Amino acid sequence: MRQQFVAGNWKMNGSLAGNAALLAEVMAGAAQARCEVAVCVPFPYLAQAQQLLQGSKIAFGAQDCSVHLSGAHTGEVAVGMLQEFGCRYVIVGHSERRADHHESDEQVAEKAQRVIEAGMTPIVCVGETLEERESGQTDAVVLRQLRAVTQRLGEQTSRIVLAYEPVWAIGTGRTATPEQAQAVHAVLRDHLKTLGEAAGGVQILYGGSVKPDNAQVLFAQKDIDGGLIGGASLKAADFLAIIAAT
Ligand code: G2H
Repeated sequence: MRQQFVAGNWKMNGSLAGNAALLAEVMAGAAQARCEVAVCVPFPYLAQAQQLLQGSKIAFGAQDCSVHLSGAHTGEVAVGMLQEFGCRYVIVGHSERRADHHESDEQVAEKAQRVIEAGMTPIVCVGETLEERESGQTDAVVLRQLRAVTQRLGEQTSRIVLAYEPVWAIGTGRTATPEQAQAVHAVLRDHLKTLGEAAGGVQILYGGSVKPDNAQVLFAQKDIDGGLIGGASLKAADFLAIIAAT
């Protein structure tokens, strides 16, 4: 039985005071959560998350990393630095990074490998655009994105968390129906199963406008093991309601 997992992706939001209030509420409300819970915060707030979440059941992580381990790469952040701050998770390949920073499938795969090598868990995001969905390419696109990762990682694939995030559902208020999401999760699961039992048991999260009122039905789907939550993770009451929906 796969453990359910709800991860917040704060994206480029937060402030020292606001984060402290949000984390205090989430810690109190999620103390008895059935599922795993994590928040992925902007780099400058990692030290704050490390300090405030110490001893709680809420894990934390980052939203990206460099493919490089160190050196002359201005503005980049290395996995060793994230590991030093106590990160358990690093999101890689979020569609906002693929689109805004032209990250390729290969770069995303390399980042996933760096994260694993540093002893952390990559949350690997895949997902199709509206144009790709409407032209019937959804499965081909998500499988291409996933295969780049599984080919690089081989047996280590069992150490990832996968997130299916249809680009057209991100921050738009438009959510994939549970049936649409489950259909893609099943395709992803089938590919993972070809790599063995351990890889077949990887958690697959759904992301894209998950809200308290749609979380339960999404999480009830056979191959949906929780969610990657953007906007709704910034409000404690909404995030806690989503956690309670697992
Ligand atoms: C998708 C998701 C979190 P939102 O990007 O990664 O964001 O829930 O705001 O659509």
